[in-house]
Amino acid sequence: MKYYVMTLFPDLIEAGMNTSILGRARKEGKIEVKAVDIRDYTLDKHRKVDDYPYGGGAGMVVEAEPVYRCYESLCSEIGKTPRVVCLTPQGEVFSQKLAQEFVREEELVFLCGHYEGIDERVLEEIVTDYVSIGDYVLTGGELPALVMMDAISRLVPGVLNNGESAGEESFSAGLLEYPQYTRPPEILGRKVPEVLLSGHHEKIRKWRQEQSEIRTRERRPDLYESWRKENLLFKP
Ligand code: 6GU
Repeated sequence: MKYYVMTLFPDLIEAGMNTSILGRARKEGKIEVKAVDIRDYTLDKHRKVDDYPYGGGAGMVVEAEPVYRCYESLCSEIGKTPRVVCLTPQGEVFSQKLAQEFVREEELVFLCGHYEGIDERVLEEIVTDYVSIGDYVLTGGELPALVMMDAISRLVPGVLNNGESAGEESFSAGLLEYPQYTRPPEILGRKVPEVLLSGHHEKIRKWRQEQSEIRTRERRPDLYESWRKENLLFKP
């Protein structure tokens, strides 16, 4: 997977993508990341990329020209017309399902907005997908782009090194994770559930499944209902 991020804050993208599991995946060449500074594509002698909104109002609007020149440069480098994801609270809400769809692409371009927005005309010209990460307002699209790259990258083969695939945990099965314990067997007056010390693999598997169901019903009744409906189809 190769990511290109069009942004006014390339350092923020670099910092996020050099750390922990994603940093390792990048070193190992399992993912590639190129943060591209939109400001490098302005023709303005003061490197200005924004201007006042037509019609008035607060804040500044990112001009179409530097964004389009940046996009053209990326298209030449990629050698085809890529999917371009604009990060905006006006987009479709990101989900595990969308992550599974995006991981099928060879390249993904993210466009991070800032200020009051980006000139609509360049969006109409280049954007293929509008995505939001949830119903709250952030100062820019960089953190959402990092969130999406994290969720997508862990689905790339070889990025998670432990034997288990990304498929067995929360959401893939439609349920939340069961609780985990490690040594010691008792702490803070609380014991590890007996079954986990029993060595009965089938009993452990059933206990964990029950815990996932209970936890999902209590904490995410919305997810639980979707899971239950899906399961009724398989077990009539
Ligand atoms: Cl993608 N951008 C901004 N600025 N705020 C958001 C968002 C995106 N998703 C949720 N809030």
